[in-house]
Amino acid sequence: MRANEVKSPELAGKEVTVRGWVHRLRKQKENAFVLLRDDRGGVIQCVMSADKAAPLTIESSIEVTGTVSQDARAPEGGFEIKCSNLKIYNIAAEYPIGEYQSDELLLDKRHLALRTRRMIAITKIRASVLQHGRQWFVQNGWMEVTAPTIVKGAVEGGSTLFKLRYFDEDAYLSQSAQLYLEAMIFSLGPVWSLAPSFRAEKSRTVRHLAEFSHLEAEAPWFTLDDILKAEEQLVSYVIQNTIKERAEELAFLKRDVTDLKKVEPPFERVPYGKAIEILRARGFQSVVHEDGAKRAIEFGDDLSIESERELTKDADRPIFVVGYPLAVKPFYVKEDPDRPGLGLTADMLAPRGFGEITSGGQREDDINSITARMQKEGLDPNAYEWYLDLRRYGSVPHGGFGLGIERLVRWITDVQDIKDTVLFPRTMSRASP
Ligand code: NSS
Repeated sequence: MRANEVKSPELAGKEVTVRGWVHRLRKQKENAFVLLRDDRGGVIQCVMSADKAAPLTIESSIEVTGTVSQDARAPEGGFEIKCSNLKIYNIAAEYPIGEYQSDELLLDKRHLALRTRRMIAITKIRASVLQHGRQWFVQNGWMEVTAPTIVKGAVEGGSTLFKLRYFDEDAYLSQSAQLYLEAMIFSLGPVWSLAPSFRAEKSRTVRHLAEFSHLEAEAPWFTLDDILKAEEQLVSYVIQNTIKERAEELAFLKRDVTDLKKVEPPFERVPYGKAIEILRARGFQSVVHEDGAKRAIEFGDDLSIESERELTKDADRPIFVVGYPLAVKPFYVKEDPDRPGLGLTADMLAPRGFGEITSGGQREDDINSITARMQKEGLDPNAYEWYLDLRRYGSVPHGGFGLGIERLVRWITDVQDIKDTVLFPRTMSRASP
């Protein structure tokens, strides 16, 4: 049985057996109080004689048999087990993680720290986000596909590529499945994939990982508007289902879900130019030099983490910033025929300062334009021969988007550091454990 199943008035006075680990331990003269954690992170207090508990240490693995007793004083739900038999699987060595630990130690010992109730709660929320994300695509008729992780070319710029030795040649870890999903829409229609993406991010921020879970979608004949509608429906669906399913975990994390309940389509569309005007009116500055030199933000600048924070800090629902300049976006973004120089592209920014969680738009479908854009970005079109074939043989208007699962989980859980949204984070300074 699991801990939460024991907490039922019908079981009071009955005998149960629960297996798990010693989460907390309070030894008194005659009795000992063991907070047992089961294999799904549920906890229940077990009371036993001090003699029985004598060998126990934190994280020892045990099986407790005893009678259920309903007692309002028992922590975690008012039930406890009066232990009649204790089976010990393993007496744990002195546990390195106590109640107050540095963030660094918790990362060094992540293989153990994932037993903390905070990490268990976050991971359960993450599981719901993944499940409902998949479910939205399946229910709406998109086909799941998988793209390769070992690739020959950049999608999101050369500076964040991880290079690897691939037999006798060089290859890279994929930054995005996008180009492969684009190849699939010609025969499979709307497609989606969930796979790791890799970015050699040199900056240490609370929202960048070197490896993240990327939920990506691509569909033929989709306009920018179609893409944004799919994105806002997907994100709303995931959030509404996750906050229902994980109310307990969100409460444990002290996450106030008032705002999240309001996340329903449509999300506000803010033209890029308007976003710049808002930021200028507030005296916002852009960093224009590596040494940190700043000047007033101008039309043409990319939106930094700080500017996204400024734009969304008072919002209670996500917004789309629509129509970024081509110059700050990759080669594949289609130019807006009505606004030369701007792209048919949008980022979804999460409210309360969380910032970008998705990026998507229409793709350049003309062979000459996309080749010119590659050259302008310093990419070698020869490395993209297969991709250019997609513009040679029956090219169609199309588009798609990518959503960072960790970014979405960070917003839903309201944890500050993206490293806490994944069990084994990969960053510039860490590839272990
Ligand atoms: O670089 S993106 O903005 N866009 C793409 O990769 C497109 N090729 C996706 C597509 O259209 N199929 O990344 C998309 C999202 C972005 O909005 C973030 O939510 C997330 O992926 N992302 C990251 N999450 C965590 N860490 C890092 N380093 C990261 N980079 C992007």
